[in-house]
Amino acid sequence: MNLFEDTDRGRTWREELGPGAVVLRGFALASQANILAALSEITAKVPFRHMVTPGGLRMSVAMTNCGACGWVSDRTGYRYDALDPDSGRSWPAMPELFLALAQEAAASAGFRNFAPDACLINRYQPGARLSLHQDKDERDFGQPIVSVSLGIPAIFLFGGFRRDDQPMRVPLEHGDVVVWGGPARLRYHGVMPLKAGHHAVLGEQRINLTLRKAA
Ligand code: MD3
Ligand code: FE
Repeated sequence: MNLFEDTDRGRTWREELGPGAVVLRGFALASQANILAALSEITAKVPFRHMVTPGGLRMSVAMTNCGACGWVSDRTGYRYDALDPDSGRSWPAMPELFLALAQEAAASAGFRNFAPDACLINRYQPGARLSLHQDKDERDFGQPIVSVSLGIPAIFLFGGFRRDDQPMRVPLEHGDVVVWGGPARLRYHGVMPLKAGHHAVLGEQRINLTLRKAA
């Protein structure tokens, strides 16, 4: 079911993927110019890098972070860290705009007290993928995760509670925002290998922001 709304963000609509998972189509479009400007400032300070998994594999998705803590992976494991291991310095502050957008999206999906302190920024170039996983490095699974998709479209895989549950394929496009919380918070999910494409502003890439409360 699609529920159209004319909001102060323009024409957006919501699609319920299941209990606790809502796609807000076009929700980030109204602020895209400001989001992209903030992103360029961040990635100038903390460039995208390909992290290594505990198993020693280089991730195809390149990542960086902003906020009080950032998600990192290396041979010792996954964790949230207040410092960028590449520089030894703090991550850039979370822009007010990211916080406001995430809280507005969360509230419109029914999560009233979302207080993200971490924003993981993922960059997909053609062929990059994210295999099925759960996000469970955060302390409080009562807090949702908000994701913002930018650039060329991707097929998101929305699975169940076991890795081998058949996932639903959900196309995510530039400007789409998704809120995942409550009963959806620990569902397996991933992203299919990115198909080549071109986006007028972002070129040959997809950027995904995930706002989380880590600590
Ligand atoms: C469903 N990123 O960074 S965001 C990740 O498009 C990640 O880059 C994907 O999965 C991306 O961990 C998907 C959507 C997302 C985030 C968290 C979830 C979906 C989720 C938590 C539970 C269920
Ligand atoms: Fe994830």
